[in-house]
Amino acid sequence: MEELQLIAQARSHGSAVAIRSGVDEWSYAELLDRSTDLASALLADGDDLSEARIAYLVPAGFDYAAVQWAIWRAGGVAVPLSLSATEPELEYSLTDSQSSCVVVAANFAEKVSGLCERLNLRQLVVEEVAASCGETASLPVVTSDRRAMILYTSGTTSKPKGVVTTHANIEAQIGSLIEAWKWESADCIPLFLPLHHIHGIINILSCGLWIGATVEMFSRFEMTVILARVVERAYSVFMAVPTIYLKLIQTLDAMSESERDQIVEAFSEMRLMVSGSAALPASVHEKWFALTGQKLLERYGMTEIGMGLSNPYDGERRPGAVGQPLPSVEVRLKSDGDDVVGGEDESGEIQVRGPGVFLEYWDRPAITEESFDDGWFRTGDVAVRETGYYRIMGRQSVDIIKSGGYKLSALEIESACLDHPAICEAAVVGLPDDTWGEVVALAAVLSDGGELSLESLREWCQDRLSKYRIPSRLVVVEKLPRNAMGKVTKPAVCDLF
Ligand code: MLC
Ligand code: AMP
Repeated sequence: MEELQLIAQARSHGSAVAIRSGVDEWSYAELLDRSTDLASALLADGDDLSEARIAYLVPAGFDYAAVQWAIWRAGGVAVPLSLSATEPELEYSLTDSQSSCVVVAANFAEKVSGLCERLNLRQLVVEEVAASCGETASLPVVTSDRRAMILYTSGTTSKPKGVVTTHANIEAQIGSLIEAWKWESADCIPLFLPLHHIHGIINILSCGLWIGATVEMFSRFEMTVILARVVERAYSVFMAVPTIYLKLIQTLDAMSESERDQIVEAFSEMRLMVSGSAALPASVHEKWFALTGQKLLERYGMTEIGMGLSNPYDGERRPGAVGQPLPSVEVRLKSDGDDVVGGEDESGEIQVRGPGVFLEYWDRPAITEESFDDGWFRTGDVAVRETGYYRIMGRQSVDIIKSGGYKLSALEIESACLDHPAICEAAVVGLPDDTWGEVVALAAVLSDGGELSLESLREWCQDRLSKYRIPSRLVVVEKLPRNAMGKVTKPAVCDLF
């Protein structure tokens, strides 16, 4: 039987430990078995999900991986939902993706049962399938050109867009990183990043499981537990966003020397430590090196392209730079004047081509078309090349904010804030922040007689926006700064803070 390559490989990893979580561990064989049961339950009486969108709300752990594989093996498109999403955010992902079913862990069932009823969606509880010993269905042949996953990304539109990748895209993204970063089956990596974004899903979980390594899963970044495991030499590879390296440095700085020495020595022995999803300040790169002797490998990526640029595994890892194109990735810089630039120190938009680049934005053909320039994906990020190394200069859009590695849309947050009864005009910007990279700040004009404090705004946002999207700074103004065309000038809004 022809199988997806990921599944065929898993068979050869057999009894090796695939997933660890707390004191529990599961082999590749167990992962295959559980995903077969779940795939059979998903298929019910059918023989192929034929790219039906299957959403899932499952915390990090064995079942998360089993559900993802089950959807793929049954021929569906996996739509991972954010565990921290509010009900309106979940409803948007479910309706936009036209999902037909939500697979849910028992302790999250309540969070979606009302929605499933209202939207008339099938709900499948993982634990119930596991306990039911239903019949094993024969699974369909899924060719790699078929759609595999939709990840929601916030950007220059007020609502998040679904980024569709095929199995072939995902295989190319994984293959590129396995080669560049020399993944091996003896590797063990902690996974504490959210599992509705590419960093956690592809770079850590999928690369680890592809090669036969062990992925140790955490529901969040549990600093104390993870540091204890580091000291036990549990991991050979570590991947995180810059905010986490900053938090680690702050924690290590506050420790006694003997406690710190134990931990930094353990970090120094790791095979590879990677930073990405947001700019790693050169000062943090240098501080981490001074502390641990590890040169962080900084790389650049995006939901739509997988990983694009990376400092070398062997060779100079340059602070403040993101290196060179990864295997199978082509990168070019395009100037404002629409020229491909090749000279030293000439800046331009990063454009990417290659087998890892996504297929389309779900149900948005016009936006998909605009996002490509003659077959090259337009990232909206601006870079220069300096002695062979790309360096990110910034973004073309002022409406994109990166906070703690999460990409946020200022427009989406503004639109939510405008529903607040006291707010009649809203401008959201990202303010530079040492720990988070950027923090979300709101400048608001209030309606007559309206009152607003940061505290009351944050409370009001709780049911509407994920925690990391809620503004943490507020300024109330008489009017917003606008240009001659009446458009809000975001740099002037930043100056208000
Ligand atoms: C948490 N908080 C944030 C935040 N995350 N504030 C701003 N921005 C964020 N990203 C707030 C919480 O609301 C809370 O506020 C306080 O900080 C502490 O929360 P916490 O949950 O205890 O923090 P912590 O667990 O330490 O979370 C920090 C973090 C997390 C860095 C682990 O933000 C995270 O997992 N970020 C990674 C996101 C990611 O995977 N991005 C990759 C996208 S893919 P209060 O008021 O309640 O105290 C991509 C492509 C690529 O970018 O290249 O990889
Ligand atoms: P996302 O859309 O969530 O996948 O985030 C992708 C964006 O993160 C990119 O377009 C960049 O703006 C940013 N990004 C990722 N890695 C880096 C990096 N190493 N340096 C600077 N920005 C980065």
